[in-house]
Amino acid sequence: MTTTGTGVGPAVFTSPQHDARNAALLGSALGNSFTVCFTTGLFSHLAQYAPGWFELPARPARLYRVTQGVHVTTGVASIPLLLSKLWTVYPHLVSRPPVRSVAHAVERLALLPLVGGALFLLMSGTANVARWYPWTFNFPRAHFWAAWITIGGLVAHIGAKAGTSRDAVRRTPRDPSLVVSSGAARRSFLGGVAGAAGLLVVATAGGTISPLSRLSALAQRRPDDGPQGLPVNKSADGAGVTDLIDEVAYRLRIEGAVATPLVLDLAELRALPQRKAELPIACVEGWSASARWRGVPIRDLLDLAGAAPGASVFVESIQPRGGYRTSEINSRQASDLDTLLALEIDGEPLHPDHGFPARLIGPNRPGVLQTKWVEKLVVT
Ligand SMILES: Nc1nc2c(c(=O)[nH]1)N[C@H]1C(S)=C(S)[C@@H](COP(=O)(O)O)O[C@H]1N2
Ligand SMILES: [Mo]
Repeated sequence: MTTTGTGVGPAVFTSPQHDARNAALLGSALGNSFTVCFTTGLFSHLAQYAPGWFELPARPARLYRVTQGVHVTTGVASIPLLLSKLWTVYPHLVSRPPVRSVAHAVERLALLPLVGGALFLLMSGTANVARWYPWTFNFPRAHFWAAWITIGGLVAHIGAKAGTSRDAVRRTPRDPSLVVSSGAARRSFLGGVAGAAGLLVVATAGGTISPLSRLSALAQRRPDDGPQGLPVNKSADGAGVTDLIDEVAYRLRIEGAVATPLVLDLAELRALPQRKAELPIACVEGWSASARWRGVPIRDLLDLAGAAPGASVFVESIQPRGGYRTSEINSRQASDLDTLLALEIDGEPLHPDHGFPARLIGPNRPGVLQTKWVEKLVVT
């Protein structure tokens, strides 16, 4: 029978799973998944809330789709890893004496932001993916700051534990109190955790990869479910635009830094040269879906109004209220011909839920910036 390490009574925690080798292996898996999740999350934050020094490129067109899929998938896979890691090491958390030295006290204090932050990130992220908002705080902001706090805790933790972990993985403990077991029970525990993480990955990836969607019990969106084969989060009714959409009265306004402000009706927009592009909608919540769009390149509209080369655009929706009724198109994306004011999907006018009469769709943009029911382009 294996005991569990420093200061813990052997009779209390006797499961061989509470050992240093499991803790080290789970810890390094978690360190990796958190690092990838943090990096892709940071990229997503830059893409959605671009600071002055950052311009999201338009290419590769599917970059954001991939990074956000990886972000949500590594986050979901981290849940069984974190829970099993906490279970593996919790005897240490309740061991006596609680603090053995100053270094030990610092090491334990660093666990607060690490464990607290990690639990907050995984829970708020999961709730967001499930589109359940039981909080009043601003999710992206809270999730973003919690990520920095957690990564700080992670760096401190890796600094404190790297040596112990290496010893445990190599089964050469210098510290005689470090218990390293071997055996089938330990391996089957790790196998179970890996299996759970793998199942969650497949189930989540189905939100992005169509062939997996039948296995996708957890993906809250199937890529092909919704009008015109595309999912809908915010319907025309939900956005309060149903009564505001009028095919005849509709006008697109192009104003701001232009030589000639323009007002175009739908017939005029349809009469302009149209361009086709197959582009995904890649929601920050982790689902994505590709569609064949057709519409007028934003660049052509800017040229028509006499905007300066390299202009950027502020897009406004008919939608009267809501955080996602506007977006920006930076100059790199505005000059890409595939950034469209889309009028059609698969040769049909857009469904009202997809933004009829016109929506923005462009390469490598987070879904939240693909504004629906567009009525105004303000050139800046
Ligand atoms: N006007 C408007 N455009 C919008 C939104 C919105 O709420 N209002 N939602 C955005 C989000 S979050 C995504 S992912 C894409 C696709 O969302 P959908 O599933 O609601 O079509 O549209 C974007 N365009
Ligand atoms: Mo979204």
